[in-house]
Parts: sequence; C-alpha cells; structure tokens
Amino acid sequence: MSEFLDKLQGYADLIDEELEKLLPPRDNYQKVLYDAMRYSLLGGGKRVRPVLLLVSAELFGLDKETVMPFALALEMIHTYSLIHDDLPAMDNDDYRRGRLSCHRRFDEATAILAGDALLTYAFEVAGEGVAALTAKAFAKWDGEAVAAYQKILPLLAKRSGTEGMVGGQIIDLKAENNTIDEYEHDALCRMKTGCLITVPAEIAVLCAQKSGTEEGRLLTEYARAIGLAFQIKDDILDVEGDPALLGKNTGMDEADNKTTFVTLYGIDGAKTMLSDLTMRAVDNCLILKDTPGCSAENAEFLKDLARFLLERKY
Ligand code: GRG
Repeated sequence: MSEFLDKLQGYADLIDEELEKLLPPRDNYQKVLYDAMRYSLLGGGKRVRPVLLLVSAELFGLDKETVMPFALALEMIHTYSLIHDDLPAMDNDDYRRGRLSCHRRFDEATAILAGDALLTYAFEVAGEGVAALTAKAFAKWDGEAVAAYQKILPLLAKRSGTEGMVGGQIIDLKAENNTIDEYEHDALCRMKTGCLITVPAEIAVLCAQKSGTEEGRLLTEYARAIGLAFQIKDDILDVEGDPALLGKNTGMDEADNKTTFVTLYGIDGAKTMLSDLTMRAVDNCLILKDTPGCSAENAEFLKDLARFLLERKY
C-alpha cells in the first residue's frame, strides 16, 4: 500500500503544480476573486477526480499531458461545487479541507463569484484542451479522433449540470427534512457524487477512442461503482469519522434530517454495500490487468485506488 500511496501523492503533487501554474496570484482590480479561487482550489483536497483521469488515460497508453486540461477542469468544477455546497443557503458549513470554508474566510458574495469563476474557467481550460487535440488530429486527417474529442465538452457539461451534479444537489436539498425513497436516493447519489467520478473515465475513453470496446466499458463501470461507493463512504464518515482527520464537521446529515445510505440501510448495511461495490470495481481492474493493450501497472493502481477509497478516513 505504501508504494500506492507514494504514487498517489506523486499524481496529486503534479495536479497541484499544474493548478498553481493555471491560477497564479494576481494583483489586479479583481484580486480578491483570484485570492478566493486560489484559497479553495489550492487548499488541499485528495484530487481523486483528476488522478482518476490521468491514470485512466495511461491505462490506455495515452500520456498525462493529453488529458491534463480536462483533469484540471474537473478539479475546478469539483472545487466550485464544494464552495457553493458550503454556502449558508446550502449546507452552511464553516470548515472545508481543514480550513475555514470560502464564504467564512472571505464573504458570501465573494464565495459565490469564486465558484462561478472556477466553473467558467474550467470550461475555458477544457475548451482549449479540445482545440489543441483537435488541431493535432486534423493535421493527421484523423476524423474519428476529431469526432471523439468533440464529445468531451458536452459530456463534461452534462455530468456537471442538471442531469448530473447540479441536478443531484437539488434532489439532495429536497431530501432535507423530507423522506425520499431508496430509488430517488440512488438517483441523487449517482448524479450528485457519481457523475463527477465517472466522467474522468468517460473522458479517457473518448480521448483513447475506446468507445464501444470492452475495456472502455469495464473502466466506466469501475468508475460508476467507486462513484457510488464514494458517497456511501461519505455518509458513513459523517457518522463515524473524525472531524480532525476529515477537516470538516461530522453529524451534519443527522442535524439536517437527511436521507442517507446510513438512514436507509443502517451502518452495517451501508458498509456491506460499500464493500460489494468496491469488490465489483476491483474485479473489473483484474480483468483490465489481463487485457491486451491496457497497462497492467495502471490497472493495479486503479484497484488499489478503489481499496484506498473504501478505507479512507478523510
Ligand atoms: C453546489 C452545484 C453544487 C453541488 C454540490 C459535491 C457536492 C455537490 C456537494 C458536496 C457534498 C458532499 C459531501 C458530497 C459527497 C461526496 C463529495 C463530493 C465529497 C467531497 O469530495 P472529496 O472527498 O473532497 O473528493 P476533497 O476535499 O478531497 O477534494
């Protein structure tokens, strides 16, 4: 596991370096906005989504640089969602990633705009990434590659928006002080949390032109499983986690009277679901490891990542 953790740290450090380059400090009229964006984006975080994208791309023999703009865009979209989720109108959280949440460190209006700016910048960076890939593919007269790259932006928007994370968030808000059944709860989690964890795999599949292949399906299914598992673990940590390790308060779901995996299935039921989903994800990695054209080393890393997320304390 320590070899895996070193590698994970290496990927996360690389993401941090690239994010720092993308968003350097500015001393202009809108300085406070840059400060707030940097405060939230560069203030820790596991970098699970961008790491998943880099490793998935490498699984299919692509280099990290090919997908880096999309990895950075994903982390910016994720960070915007955390900033907005912490706002008084939503979860009203004072702490995030072990520090004051953005609206507590700055103010509410600045936090709203920092989230908006990160989301907008994410699509600027991802759009430039698509343009660069498309230009290279045009130079090689590779129309199939161009067609695949052109699907990236609409997909990223869809997974982040009404049919994805934002849609999940509105169902989540509705679930406060209201009981929702297990079907609506399942849809909520797949949208709110799952979509942004599945989309790295989907983007890697598009970039490697693996749509419709068995290895593309196995990777996407793996990401769907860990995406749902991620939310289950989050619900368990809200009950059993250590706020010092988590960097945020626990017991928030109960305080908000929320329907969660724990309220629906009990703590033991939630843990069983978590380990079943992790096993499913691990099984897919074992098949990918033996699939010609896939990097066994990266399939192994994805397997360890699924286990790491199962066991995570933060
Ligand atoms: C406000 C549009 C909008 C959406 C909010 C992401 C989200 C949707 C809400 C966050 C609430 C939450 C705790 C969801 C559970 C899963 C999740 C996204 C946890 C936080 O992600 P991590 O653990 O965070 O990857 P770090 O800090 O490591 O990046």
